[in-house]
Amino acid sequence: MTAPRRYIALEEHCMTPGLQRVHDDLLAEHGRFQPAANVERLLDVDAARIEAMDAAGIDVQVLSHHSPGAQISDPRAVEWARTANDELAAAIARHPSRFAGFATLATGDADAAASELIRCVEQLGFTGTMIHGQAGGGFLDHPRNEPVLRAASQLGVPIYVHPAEPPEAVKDAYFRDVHEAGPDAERMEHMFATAGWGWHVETGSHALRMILGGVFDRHPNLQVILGHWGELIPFYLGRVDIRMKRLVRHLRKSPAQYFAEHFHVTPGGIETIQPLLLTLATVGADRVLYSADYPFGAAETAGRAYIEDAPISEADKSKIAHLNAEKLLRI
Ligand code: GRE
Ligand code: ZN
Repeated sequence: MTAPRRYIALEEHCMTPGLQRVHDDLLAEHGRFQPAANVERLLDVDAARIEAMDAAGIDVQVLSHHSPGAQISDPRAVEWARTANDELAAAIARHPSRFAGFATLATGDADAAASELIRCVEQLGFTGTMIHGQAGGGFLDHPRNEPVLRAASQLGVPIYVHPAEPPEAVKDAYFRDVHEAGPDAERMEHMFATAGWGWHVETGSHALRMILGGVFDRHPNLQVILGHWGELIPFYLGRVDIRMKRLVRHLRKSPAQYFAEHFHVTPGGIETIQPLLLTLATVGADRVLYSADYPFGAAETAGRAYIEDAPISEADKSKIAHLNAEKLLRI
């Protein structure tokens, strides 16, 4: 029997106790619901998580804080980010062969966020950062976020662009009143606005804003990772390109070219074959990487089977499982 393929998973969430308390307060303020089992699994970065990884056949989790991480509009967020990243570094130090890390950044202060990213990569050995939705009041194409983009680009580490809770005005305009009042109505609204659909539209728009806003002309070295099979973009890339190509004369390349040269895509726990095949055909096997979206993805043991069973070459499976991650993250 051949040895099992090594798997490195890139969208694997955790939470440090200090940030969890802040998130709890935020959730309580907005009357939102977070299942206790997820909180427990997010907080664990030791035995239970490693047991789940073993059961799922995952060798390495690149840990990231659960949305919104330290992206909280509070002057203390800069300090919260430092503490959270130090705690993450301690977990990685306890299990260096099983964990790597993406930094959480207090993007409300972009200069502090850039310095923290440099500290995390140079001193703590982190492999990049995960940004959740709007950073400091704008998406990453906003001029105020230049310091963060510059730091990532100069360090040669990727930015994982992940969804976050949409603004209330967006929820009001797009996601209210989908079914009659009742015990599930509020949770339905929330799910429709977030992981059930809205998140992915928002994050796809975030990535397109980066392309259309010229981020990659300013930072030709910058690489971005998208979860959830590219947040709808692989499906619509032809449409985006044809409709917007003639309006991007301020850019050096077409939207599809930027997507092909600056983006990497992971499943984000969506275990279906059609988007895998579409994504492979769109960005190529060198830009598809594995992720399980722990602890929100599908049940433990399903984790890697759909990749192993997919109608794609063994060479491509190895690129997705670990080779591309080793190269991009230098781990
Ligand atoms: C995610 O991080 O992608 C996620 C959540 C919560 C529910 C579903 C989901 O944070 O995909
Ligand atoms: Zn996620």
